[in-house]
Amino acid sequence: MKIIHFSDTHLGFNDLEILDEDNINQREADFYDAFSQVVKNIKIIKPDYIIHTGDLFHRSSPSNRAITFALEQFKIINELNIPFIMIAGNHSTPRTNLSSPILKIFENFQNIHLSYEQKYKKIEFEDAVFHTLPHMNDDTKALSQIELCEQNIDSNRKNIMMLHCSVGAWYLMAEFGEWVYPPNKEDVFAKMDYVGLGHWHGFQKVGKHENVYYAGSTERTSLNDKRNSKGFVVVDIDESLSVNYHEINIRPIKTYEIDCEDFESSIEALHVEDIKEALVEVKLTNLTPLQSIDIQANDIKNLFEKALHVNIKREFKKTDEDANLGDVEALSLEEYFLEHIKEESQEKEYDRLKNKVKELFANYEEVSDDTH
Ligand SMILES: [Mn+2]
Repeated sequence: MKIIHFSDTHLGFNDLEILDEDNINQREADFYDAFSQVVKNIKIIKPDYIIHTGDLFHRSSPSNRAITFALEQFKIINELNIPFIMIAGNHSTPRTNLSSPILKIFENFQNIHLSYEQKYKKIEFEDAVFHTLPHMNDDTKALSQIELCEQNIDSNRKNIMMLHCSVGAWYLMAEFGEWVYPPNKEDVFAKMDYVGLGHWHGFQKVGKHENVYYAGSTERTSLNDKRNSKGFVVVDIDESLSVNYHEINIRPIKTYEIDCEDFESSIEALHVEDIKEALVEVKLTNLTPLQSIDIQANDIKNLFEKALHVNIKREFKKTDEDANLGDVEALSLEEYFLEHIKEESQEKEYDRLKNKVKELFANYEEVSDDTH
């Protein structure tokens, strides 16, 4: 039995305010392209089943374009006559019971089987049982749902469990609304032929479990996700289990470092290659606050002309004076900066620099850490 497992496609995600030739946000188009690549591979590989473990859309109320794209792709998948089982993730589950789950729009496709009702659902076929546990806003009922799943294991057929949650990293509960799988229920996994997970965006086997895998996302929802490899998983369940990761082509991300202690020669030493249409991140290290005013973002960006986007991170030099600034972590970078200039310069000079700093920070976008 062959299963294609993919996940976290986040359709409708957009970023960077760059438009493509069709006037669609370029990063949004990248996510559609990644999804299409998986569908093309499904057509070639022709698995027995297809599973998607959540976060089909980036939002629980996606844009018209994201919905239209998904419906077009689902029509293609539906016509393949391969059962496609999909669960809801946290991004596609409404936070209140007042709004209707978006996945309902696929209910009329004959070969598409959905689980979005925030409870255990068994989806059965002649040779396989899919035990689905979609995202649940109320995780107090998760335990009873896992027990229900356990009771429904059918030893005459293949058993595949599908979840959208954190497994094995119970201490990393960073994201609001995320569901963490109870560690004392991990023994259920061994009774399954395969456990397909969604939520974490990197392909990985989970801990000591031989049959538990995150498929990973098909694109990056944050520039903090530096992975250059995204894809899907082909699972073969026969006498033994074999799990193979297939890479798709995504826009590359490249990182560079410029040491401002030795600015000129550090720039000369840069090896800028293969950056056409890439996402580039440049870290300026050992900066002094005054130097940071003089080094303009545009001058750095011009070094990477062919890139789609250049993201500049500024890392300040550590000095003994830092101790005088009090509780640095409580301050924003802008406050820290102004504080430093105040101490270092005359009043008139401070007023001049203050305005300049405010102007610079107004253009400076801090990227939030959103990797799920
Ligand atoms: Mn996700």
